[in-house]
Amino acid sequence: MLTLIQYPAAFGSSSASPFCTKVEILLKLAGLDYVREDLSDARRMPHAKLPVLKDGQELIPDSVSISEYLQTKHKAKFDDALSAEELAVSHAFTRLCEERLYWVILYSRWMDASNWAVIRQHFFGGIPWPGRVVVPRLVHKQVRQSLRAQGVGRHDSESVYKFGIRDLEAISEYLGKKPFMMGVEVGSVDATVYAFVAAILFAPFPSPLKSAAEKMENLQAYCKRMRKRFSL
Ligand SMILES: N[C@@H](CCC(=O)N[C@@H](CS)C(=O)NCC(=O)O)C(=O)O
Repeated sequence: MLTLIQYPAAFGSSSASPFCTKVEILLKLAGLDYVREDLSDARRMPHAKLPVLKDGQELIPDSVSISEYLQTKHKAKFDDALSAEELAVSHAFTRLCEERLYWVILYSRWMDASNWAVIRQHFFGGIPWPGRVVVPRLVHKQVRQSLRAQGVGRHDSESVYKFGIRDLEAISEYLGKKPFMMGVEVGSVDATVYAFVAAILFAPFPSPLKSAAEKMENLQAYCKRMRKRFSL
């Protein structure tokens, strides 16, 4: 039996992390049986991050490696109907979400003062004093440093949200009137696009990014379609 180790459901999604939601959808898309194991602290995981897939004694970290593992070891078929050109587009949109939009989402949750208050209460509110004061400060500092190291965190807030809105516009424009990103069939790119758009649309974090997503009707309809299809 496969076990998906992930952060618990939160903020209107099956996990607080869109990478975990992505893998949950991939498992469903592959039709594989799995159980979920919720974990709040990833420090003991191979990359100190989640998601991680457990297959027997083996731990597979990282959603990209998990996707490859499911295809090679469990014969999952995600994108078999796609041409080489379509696969390239699917890959590019996946990377756009995971390597850029993710950082804008992280910024909106952790760097916006009122959203940070919600995050702090959600993740650290249950820690006894004095940890409740010290731990969130430390983690907040780490997130700020990772945003700076990635580069997004060096821009002012207006520019950061502009980057993210342009990403959403590209997704919305490419989706157009199609039911799913690559056409009538769901593909691996939908697992990622849904997970990241849902992390914006359904989470209680107001921002220019969320306001822009709310105006994109085809993205809203797409999310509804994905929720119905995968019982999310
Ligand atoms: N490249 C990884 C990214 C996973 C990731 O960044 N997970 C975050 C949550 S969204 C995490 O576990 N962060 C914990 C940390 O950085 O300490 C993947 O595709 O799975």
